[in-house]
Parts: sequence; structure tokens; C-alpha cells
Amino acid sequence: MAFKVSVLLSVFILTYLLAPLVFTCENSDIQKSYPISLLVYNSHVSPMNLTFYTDIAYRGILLGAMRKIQAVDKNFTFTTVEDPNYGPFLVSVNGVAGNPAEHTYWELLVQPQNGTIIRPDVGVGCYIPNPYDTVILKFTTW
Ligand code: B12
Repeated sequence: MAFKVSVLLSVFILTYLLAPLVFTCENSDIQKSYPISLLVYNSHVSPMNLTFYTDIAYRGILLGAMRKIQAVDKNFTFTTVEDPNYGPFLVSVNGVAGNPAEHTYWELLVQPQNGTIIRPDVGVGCYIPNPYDTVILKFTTW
């Protein structure tokens, strides 16, 4: 009986001591932000490539990261127009706007750490970058 009580007591004390540690770890995971980079590629202007770096909130959307860069770096500006079905459509970057008459637009591409380039099937308002992604905004034609 005394043995059972001392085992129960030890379990209780261990749980009490370890609980703060567990919660601290979970908390720090919740608050973790990730580095990503943003590459603006426009073969019609010079310089063709501009790269920007920022941290994105845990599972934050690309639009948030773009706004963050725009707020601190005068070399990156963009505009969007709200689509009723799909949210923000990226119209212009650094003063260069896509033009339906000329069939030009800003394409959204992503290069994860493994190097392969993917074309997300959502826009800047829905895309959630992964840590160390290079997001590419490419001025191109359709
Ligand atoms: C044609 C088309 C385009 C053309 C539109 C050019 C034009 N002026 O016609 C271009 C090539 C520009 C395009 C681009 C993109 N598109 Co698109 N596009 C389509 C498509 C095939 C038809 C749209 C259409 O003409 N509908 C008929 C017209 C009468 O209706 P509408 O409401 O006026 O259509 C407008 C909107 O759809 C808007 N639009 C088109 N694509 C997108 C994407 C986003 C994110 C937004 C906000 C608006 C938008 O442009 C249309 C013309 O003005 C649809 C798929 C489909 N079958 O519906 C995908 C579709 C809408 N596109 C899609 C995507 C993901 C994109 C891109 C993000 C792809 C990329 N990774 O770059 C980019 C947008 C990037 C940016 N700058 O923000 C997705 C949207 C899904 C989502 N939930 O976000 C769809 C549904 C295809 C899919 N993958 O399933 N697209």
C-alpha cells in the first residue's frame, strides 16, 4: 500500500514539474515565424531580378509578407484588385502592370528548398509559403 502511494506521489510530482516545460515548447512553436525570400523577375526592365527577404508569420499568407516588405522597402511596391470569387489579383509590381489587351500578367511561382519550381493554384491572398521558400513574381504573357 505504502509503495503504491509513493509511486502515485512520484507520478504526480513529475507531472507537476514537467508540465511547464511542455507548455513552454508548444508556445514557442506557435509563435515561430519563418524566413522567405521574394524574387521579382521582369525580363522587360533592368535590373531583371530584385530579391527581398522577410519573415512570415506561422502559416501566414503571402500577401501579408508582401505588405510587410512594401512597408519597409521603397524598392518594392505592388497593387492588387479584389476579385469577387478568388480574392486579391496581383495587378502591378514596381509600377509595371499586367494588361489584358497585351495578354501580360504577374505570374506567381514558388521555388521551395529542393529547387523545383511550382505554380501555385491559388493567388497571393491564399498562398501560404513554407519556410525558406523563394516566391517568384514573374512578369509574363498568357
Ligand atoms: C483565364 C484565367 C487566367 C488568366 C486571366 C486573364 C484574362 N484577363 O482573361 C491569367 C493567365 C491572367 C490568370 C492568372 C492566374 N490565375 Co487564373 N484562371 C483563368 C481561368 C482559366 C479562367 C478565368 C475566366 O476567364 N473566367 C471567365 C470570366 C468571364 O469570369 P471572370 O470572373 O471575369 O474571370 C476573371 C477572374 O477569373 C480573374 N482571374 C483569373 N485567374 C485569377 C486568379 C486569382 C487568384 C484571382 C484573384 C483572379 C483571377 O481573371 C478573369 C478575367 O478577368 C480560371 C479557371 C476557370 N476555368 O475558371 C483560372 C483561375 C481563376 N486562376 C487561378 C490561379 C491560381 C491563377 C494564378 C494565381 C496562377 C499563378 N500561379 O500565377 C494567376 C493570378 C496571379 C495574379 N496576378 O494574381 C485559379 C484560382 C483559384 C483560387 N482559388 O485562387 C483558377 C480557378 C484556376 C485553378 N488553378 O483552378 N488566370
